[in-house]
Amino acid sequence: MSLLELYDPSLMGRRERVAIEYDRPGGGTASLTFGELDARSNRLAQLLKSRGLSRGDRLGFCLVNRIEVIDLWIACVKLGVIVVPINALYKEREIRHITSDAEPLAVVTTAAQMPAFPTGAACWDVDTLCAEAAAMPADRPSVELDASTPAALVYTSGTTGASKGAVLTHGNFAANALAVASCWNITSDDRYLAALPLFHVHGLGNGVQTWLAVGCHMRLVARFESATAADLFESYRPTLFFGVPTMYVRLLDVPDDRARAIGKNARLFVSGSAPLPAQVHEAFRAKYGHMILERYGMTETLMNASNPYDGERRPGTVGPPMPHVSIRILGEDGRDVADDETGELWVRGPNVCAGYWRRPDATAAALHATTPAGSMDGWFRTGDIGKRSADGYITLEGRRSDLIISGGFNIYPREIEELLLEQPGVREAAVVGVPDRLRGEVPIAYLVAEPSLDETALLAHLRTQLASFKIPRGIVRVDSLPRTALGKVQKHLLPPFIQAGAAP
Ligand code: MLC
Ligand code: AMP
Repeated sequence: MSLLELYDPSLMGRRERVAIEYDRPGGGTASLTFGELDARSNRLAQLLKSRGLSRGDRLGFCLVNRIEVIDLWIACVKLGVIVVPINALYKEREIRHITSDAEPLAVVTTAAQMPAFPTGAACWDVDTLCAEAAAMPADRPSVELDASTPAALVYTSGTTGASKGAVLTHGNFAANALAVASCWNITSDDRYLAALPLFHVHGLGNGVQTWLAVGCHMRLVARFESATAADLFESYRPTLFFGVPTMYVRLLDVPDDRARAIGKNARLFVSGSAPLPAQVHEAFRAKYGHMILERYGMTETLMNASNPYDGERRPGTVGPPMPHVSIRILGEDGRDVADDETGELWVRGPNVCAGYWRRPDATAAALHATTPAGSMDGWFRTGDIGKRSADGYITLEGRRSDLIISGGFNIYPREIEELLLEQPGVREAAVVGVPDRLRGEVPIAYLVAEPSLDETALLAHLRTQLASFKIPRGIVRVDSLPRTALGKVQKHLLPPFIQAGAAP
């Protein structure tokens, strides 16, 4: 099934129905019907075609949530163009890595964001593009699409190494959306509050695809802001909200009476992308009267597992596998572990990506591995460590890589370490995640450095090179880094990080 076949019952079948409400640039909100969305994306597709884009070409976007991201997504789906989402917080160095690898014909962004782009990168201003599109004919382009057509290249690190583009197909997104809708009883009567960024698969893959599949109402906001979140819930009265744990921690600050009223209007709160602490589960239930439904996804596989809609939502677990998804948990010897024993999770199903963009080596390692116990061809190696209970609930216990997840955003320590090592005065560097009440984890840098190193200047420089969530929240000077005989840093042996002012 192509994504267009998935969307058409909404785009064509519910043409008069209001599909989306979004913020107008000058203030206030505007809305569009499914028929209007269909026509706008046809016009934009005609313009993209006239600018030389065709099936298999890449087009990037580097934007915070706004209606034009939706237009672009649907237009690219219609053309078979592969969308490359780029985190809007990224700086030049981070963007360069993606644009040089994905080689998009252009990246759609704002005039304000353009200085962050590497020289020579083709940038299209979103406002100019969409103003031009309005004058194009609204005929739908005719392009052959099917489940195997790539829809997006989403950058992520996988279990090791630098960020790679996961090739997600129309079939991956469609299968995932249908599974999400059926698991969580999502229907055209729902009102979905979309505050997750559309440049990641949690917001783009689960939120947008499921909305278009079922044809419900969506309120799109630029981003989740804790100061205005309660007002937004009260004015929009969503039935459905998807968030990362940091958003739920922020929502605990809402006064009890307001929280209770918000909870009364809602049907389902979903959390994922990072572990939801049990105390947040409990505090949210007490305040909002809802048991948050925790689920487990990843860029390469969209959704893997979910606690049930009906039935026990067990804190600390991510529930059983999604429909049509199989999960195996293998021990060090490559054999399936018994119930309640820990191993690495491998996933198979229509949700699993086609591989990594132009990386046959990484694709082979992740999707066509052979373990000591035999071939795992077609099974995706997640790098996540966990166990399964006798009644089928999966608990995640950690990761094979030293990936840090902060506020739901991924941080690869190696990227920060490499940048630190380029700085004069830094001799050795190791970056680790430390627990943080609000963001789950935050990065800390351990440095072997010249005594004269100016840490304030160093951090100021990092801020020009890296997205804000990657900036180390602390620097610890050490005389040497603990290393194995082979020279690998043993991060677990680093001295504990003690926050300035905190009791040791
Ligand atoms: C935060 N910022 C954003 C932003 N979120 N900017 C643009 N868009 C967003 N969505 C910036 C702020 O401007 C600020 O920058 C800094 O980040 C911290 O902001 P804050 O106001 O203090 O935010 P906070 O209350 O901490 O909340 C942050 C957050 C954000 C929860 C809203 O972390 C977020 O959107 N997380 C979602 C990440 C996500 O979608 N992950 C899914 C990955 S897919 P500055 O410069 O002022 O510091 C995946 C697979 C799966 O993992 O399916 O599970
Ligand atoms: P990403 O590469 O951004 O897609 O991040 C995917 C990773 O996020 C997974 O491999 C998990 O390690 C983590 N993750 C996603 N959902 C959860 C969850 N509910 N609990 C714990 N970790 C999660």
